[in-house]
Amino acid sequence: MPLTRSKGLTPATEISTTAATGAAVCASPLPVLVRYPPIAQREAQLRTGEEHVLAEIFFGSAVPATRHIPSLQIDMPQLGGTPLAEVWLSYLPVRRGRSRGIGYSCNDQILFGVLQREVAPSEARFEESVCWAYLDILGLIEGLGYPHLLRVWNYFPQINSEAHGLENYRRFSRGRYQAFERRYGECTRRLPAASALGSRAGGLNIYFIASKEEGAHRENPRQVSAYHYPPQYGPRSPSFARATLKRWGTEEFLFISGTASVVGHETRHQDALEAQLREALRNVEVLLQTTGRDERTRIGGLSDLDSLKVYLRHARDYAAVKAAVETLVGADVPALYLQGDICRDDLLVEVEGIAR
Ligand code: 3EB
Repeated sequence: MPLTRSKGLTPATEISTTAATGAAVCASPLPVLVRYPPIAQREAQLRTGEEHVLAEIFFGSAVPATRHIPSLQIDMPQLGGTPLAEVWLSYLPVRRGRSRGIGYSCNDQILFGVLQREVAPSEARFEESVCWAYLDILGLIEGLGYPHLLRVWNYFPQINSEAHGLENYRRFSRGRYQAFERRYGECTRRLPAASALGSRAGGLNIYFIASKEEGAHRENPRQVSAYHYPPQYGPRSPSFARATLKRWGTEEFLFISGTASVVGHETRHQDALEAQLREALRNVEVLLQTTGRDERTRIGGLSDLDSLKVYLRHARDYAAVKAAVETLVGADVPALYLQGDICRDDLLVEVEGIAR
C-alpha cells in the first residue's frame, strides 16, 4: 500500500516535516529523515511513497501489518499516549534486499539495515552471536559499497543481568569489540555512533546506517572516549563514537549516540533524575558546540536537534522527564520516549538524537 495517494515524488514538496504532527515535509532532498507518526496514521501523515521509506521500527507490543519494508519489532514500552512508529525516510527512491539475515534499503546516498538474531543473553553463545552479527553487518556494507558505518542501534533483554560470570552488557561489548577488532584492527577512528539499551524480551535487535563516503566520528571533551573506558566497566571497552557527522552535499547531519550523565568516565548524580537529565543534555550541547566549532558546521547547539529519543529506566519518571526535556530542548522537536534498562545500572535516563 503506498504511503501517499499521489504517485511520483515532487522534488520540492516531499519529505518535509511538520514537527508537531510528525507529518513528513522538507523542502530539500534529504538522504535521511526520521519521524515518529502514530502507528495507525503513519501512511496518511508521512504523505510519501513506500519507495522513500528506508525502514520502520516499532517499539512496544503492537504488531502492525508488515509491508515489504525492512522493519523491526522491539519489545520496549513506549511512554505517552498514542503508540508511535519510528519511520526512516530518504528522498531518493530505495532498492531493497536481504543478505546474511540483514534486510536493507539503499539508494545512491545511504544504506539502512535491520537484523534480528534469535539469541538470549543468558546463552553462552551470546557474545559470539553479537560478534557474528557485527561481522555480517560489516561484510554486507563493504560488499554493497557502503563501507562506512555511521550509526548503530542495539537492543536486547536483560542488559544489566549477569550470565556466565559477566554482566550481559559487558558480554555484548566484548562480542562487538571482537568484530571491530577483526575488521578494523586497533583503529578506533572508524567506530560508529551507537546506542545500546535493554528491551523487555526478544533476541538481539540491531539496525544501522552506512554510507559510501566516510563521516567524521566525534568525541566529547567532557567525556573519556567509551573505547578508552578503564577496565572497571568491563574487560573490553564499548566500541562507539560519541557522534558521527555526515555531510551529503550541503546537508549536514550529526548522529548523536546514546548520551547519559557520564562525565569523564564516571556516572554523575546517582539517584538524581533531573540532575542526570541536565548533565546528559549538557553533554549533548557540548558535543554540538564543539562539532560546530571544529568541523565548521551550521550545527552548533540544542536548537539544531531535529529529533530525539529519550530512554527512561522507570516509567514513573516520564512526566518529569518530558517536562524537563521540553523546557531544556523545546516542545517542538519530534521525540520518542521509551522505557528500558540503560547499560549502566546507576543511570536513570539517556538521550540520543539527530541534529542537522
Ligand atoms: C555511556 O556513555 C552510556 O555501548 O553502544 C551510550 C551509548 C552507552 C552507546 C554502547 C553505551 C553505548 O557509556 C552508555
